Amino acid sequence: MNSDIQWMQRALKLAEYGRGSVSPNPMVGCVIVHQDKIIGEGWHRYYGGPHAEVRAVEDAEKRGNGALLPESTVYVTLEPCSHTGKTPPCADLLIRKNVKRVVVCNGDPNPLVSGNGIRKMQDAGIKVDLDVLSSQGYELNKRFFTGFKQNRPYIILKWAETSDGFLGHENGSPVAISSEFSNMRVHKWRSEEDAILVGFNTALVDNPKLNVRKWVGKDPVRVILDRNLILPETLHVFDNRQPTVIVNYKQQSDLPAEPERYADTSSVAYTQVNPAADEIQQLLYKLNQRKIQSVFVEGGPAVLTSFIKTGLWDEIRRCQSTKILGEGIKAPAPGGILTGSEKIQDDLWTYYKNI
Ligand code: AOF
Ligand code: ZN
Repeated sequence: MNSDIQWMQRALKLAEYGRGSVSPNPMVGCVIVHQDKIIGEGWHRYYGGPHAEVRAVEDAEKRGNGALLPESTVYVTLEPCSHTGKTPPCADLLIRKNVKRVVVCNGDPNPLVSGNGIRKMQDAGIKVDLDVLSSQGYELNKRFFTGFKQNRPYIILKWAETSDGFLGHENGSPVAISSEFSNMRVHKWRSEEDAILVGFNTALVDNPKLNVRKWVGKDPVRVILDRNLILPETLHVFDNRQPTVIVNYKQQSDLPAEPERYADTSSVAYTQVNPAADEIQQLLYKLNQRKIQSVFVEGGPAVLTSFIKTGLWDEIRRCQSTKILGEGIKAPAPGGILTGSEKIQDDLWTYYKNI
């Protein structure tokens, strides 16, 4: 039905408002419709808070529309949950409110739900329709789906290179490649991901802060590769201003399992991997267990190349500036398929997807 698409578009729009505050939960929106009018709507606003369906039902009741619920259709972007997590099951709520029909965009891959929410509602006599605008829903929650389907975070590789294909000088002396607007955009992107990762050389030579300061948003967890624990503690990444994990061969203290407690991590945490070819895979599995849903990888070249080689990546965002260096560290070759490009000041950004 065309109107199903229209209402689901509205629900997806609402879900989007949760970006940046619901991870590791999915972004979810919900619209309740009675005779072609919205009588209540809501979205999941923050991790641990009420789910979208709860907000939408509350909204309908607050507007005095509670009595219309049994004659209404609920549009929700994710299968209503059937489990008690931080909040009670949404499927039970919709059954209790006796709604007429529920239209769902995506099934919930969480094994605690995965079809049970749908079944529960159908068993209670609610008509349920699935997969309305499912590819938009998948794109919206790609980080959440990747975590459950591939047991790893969603990986975005980013780098800036000169027009002759260099990342910087061999001797590490600083060189500004991308424009100030590009840099602001990169900080916005940092704020959208759970973690940011750099290799040993980048941490040592560039001494980056890896925070969000050219945009407004939350700082990601810093993930630093320091296999033999030899990075000096005078580096910015050890400043205890942001949750930080050092990936190494020797020591384990790890982040807490619940993301809301990362901020309490008063000192740097250590994640151990075994020296083996699948180091990246081991690390990604561990981050996934720590509920880190996405990682923004900012270099350097060896780290970027090893992600590209293992195939364990989802997106590349490459900036090419007009600067010419003549010599230096060669930029990696992007893989996957080109999905788009745009100009920011003098920089050309090209985007790739691994499919
Ligand atoms: C819904 N509606 O708006 C969301 C759902 O710990 P909890 O109680 O917040 O549960 C988190 C899980 O619930 C999450 O992993 C996902 O499976 C589902 N999210 N479900 O019915 C919502 N955000
Ligand atoms: Zn729920």
